[in-house]
Amino acid sequence: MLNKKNKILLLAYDQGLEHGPVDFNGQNINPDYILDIGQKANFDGVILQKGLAEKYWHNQLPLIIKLNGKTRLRQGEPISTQICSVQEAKKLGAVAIGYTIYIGSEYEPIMLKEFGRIEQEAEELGLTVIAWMYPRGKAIKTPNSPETIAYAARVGLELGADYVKINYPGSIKALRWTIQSAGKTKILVAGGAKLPEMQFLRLVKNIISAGADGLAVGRNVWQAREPLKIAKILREIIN
Ligand code: FBP
Repeated sequence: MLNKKNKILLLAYDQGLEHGPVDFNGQNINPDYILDIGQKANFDGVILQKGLAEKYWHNQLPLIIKLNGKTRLRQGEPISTQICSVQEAKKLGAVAIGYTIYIGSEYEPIMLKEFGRIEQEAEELGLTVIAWMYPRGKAIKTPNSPETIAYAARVGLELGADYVKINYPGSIKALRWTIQSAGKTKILVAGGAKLPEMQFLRLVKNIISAGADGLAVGRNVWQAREPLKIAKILREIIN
């Protein structure tokens, strides 16, 4: 179980699979560098695919394993299917599992079905369930609009996720509606591509003042020149 205190700060580092090394430089391409940031900055958890967990994670901070994933090399309607089992994640030491659902995609039914089984298995093993709810595919014209993001959050509640991870819907008002739509499912907002530092911190203040339960942030921390400094400010804002 993730420590479900008021607000949580998670460090996302699954971009190597999702985007490839294009996100990295000579320093942050090394998983040890990221885990060191996570540990020193006292993140509430790090999000890894199983390969990195097997080779680099040794209890530096709580582990969240992403159970599905895809590369950006394949074209067409988005689909992300299971790579790691819930049992394997538990054996690796995970306290929580993550799974991406591209709602609106032609392949949505496959991901919904897979998530339904995963959610049940995770609950039986006492693992927290985090659903990355990303509306995508040719049917989705406005993936980050307030209504689309609120719908994504609501789907997470309907499916039984403990947390949903969503992109920022553009305003504090829209995020408040998203939070209401998610009911008892908690809301984590994704960091997104690297922003200028002040702009990112303003965004985080808006996210927290809207009442979100935390952040799952990657590039805006580990691509920063001083990741520990940013992480410290994030913690101050969150608390
Ligand atoms: P970032 O803060 O770096 O955006 O990480 C959050 C995240 O959701 C990752 O977990 C995931 O790999 C990536 O963003 C997904 O990126 P995209 O939106 O390009 O599919």
